[in-house]
Amino acid sequence: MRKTLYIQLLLLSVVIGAITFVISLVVISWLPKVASEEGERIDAIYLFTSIICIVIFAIVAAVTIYAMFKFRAKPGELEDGKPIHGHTGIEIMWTLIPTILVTAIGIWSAIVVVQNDDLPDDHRIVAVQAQQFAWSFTYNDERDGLGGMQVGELVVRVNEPLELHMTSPDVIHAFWVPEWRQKQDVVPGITTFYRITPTEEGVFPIICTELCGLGHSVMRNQVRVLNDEAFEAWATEIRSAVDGGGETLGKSVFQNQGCAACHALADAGATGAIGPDLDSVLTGQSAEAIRQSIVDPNAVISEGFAEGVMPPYGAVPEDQLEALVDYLATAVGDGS
Ligand code: HEC
Ligand SMILES: [Cu+2]
Repeated sequence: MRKTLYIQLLLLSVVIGAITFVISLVVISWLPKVASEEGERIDAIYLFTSIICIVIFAIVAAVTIYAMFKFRAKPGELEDGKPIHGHTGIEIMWTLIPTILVTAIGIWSAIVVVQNDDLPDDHRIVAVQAQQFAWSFTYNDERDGLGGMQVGELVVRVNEPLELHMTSPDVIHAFWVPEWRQKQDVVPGITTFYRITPTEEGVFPIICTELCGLGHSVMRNQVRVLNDEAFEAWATEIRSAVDGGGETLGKSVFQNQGCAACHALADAGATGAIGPDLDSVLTGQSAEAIRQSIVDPNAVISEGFAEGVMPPYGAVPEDQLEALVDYLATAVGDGS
């Protein structure tokens, strides 16, 4: 009698466990494909924890379902159930097993946190500024001749360890690339660090995951992870645009600063629709007015658009800002 009970419970647990496993870990992929070394370690813990949860769920669900049918009151049965009291053996078991499992998850997580924080000495450093509501990136070491270059899109080499030094001049933001798994707050007044070794080439979204104001939902950017050859080609292009000055520089600043995410501008192939269409609104505007719109966007708000959505671009280096203003004044406006 006891033995058949155990066998029935075991079979029921296995069936429920298998169904839950297939639905939660095979059919639905909750997370995008992992693309960093650190993310792979995080995913391993995630899988381990999920399996523990599925096993416990299967046992609890099996006992519940079994009891619902086996111990149901028969029609016409009115007396109280048999009085029973605790079972010391079971109580010890359900205290001990979870303690061991939770401790195991804790120890493994601590090891991964230490491993993920431990970046090789030979890594690239990029300064990240998060600002309502845009990201900008400054290459902070001399690698690939990029020292001091500020761009509006993060471009990195695959398999090269990377450390982001992140600051915010206004409120708390948070840097998150889902495919990299790691997430880190960006807090005004201090520098926070984000360490990552990308393992997959591709374009991945950068998302602000801290509600930071009106434009929070558009505070997105992207990281391009390139192989060595493509990265060097990109670095050469950035360097020569800066060295070349003039219109090429202006256009490249427009593209690098992420203006295209919000504005349409035919000459730059931009189709953003969150801010005004620059082809139509800039005609006839002076360079002075355009400069003010970029550095202090809230001074004058374009009709039909909200205040506080466009971030102020006061930190763009002067030569790049000047080239950008010239470019917008001549490529679109009448330049007067
Ligand atoms: C997050 C979205 C966003 C980004 C990024 C952004 N803008 Fe804007 N921009 C707006 C919005 C919204 C307005 C209208 C509200 C205002 O005037 O501030 C605007 C207004 C402007 C105007 C004034 C247009 C007019 O009606 O005269 C100019 C010029 C401009 N942006 C240029 C730029 C440039 C150049 C960049 C990149 C350096 C940029 N913007 C980046 C959203 C954005
Ligand atoms: Cu933000």
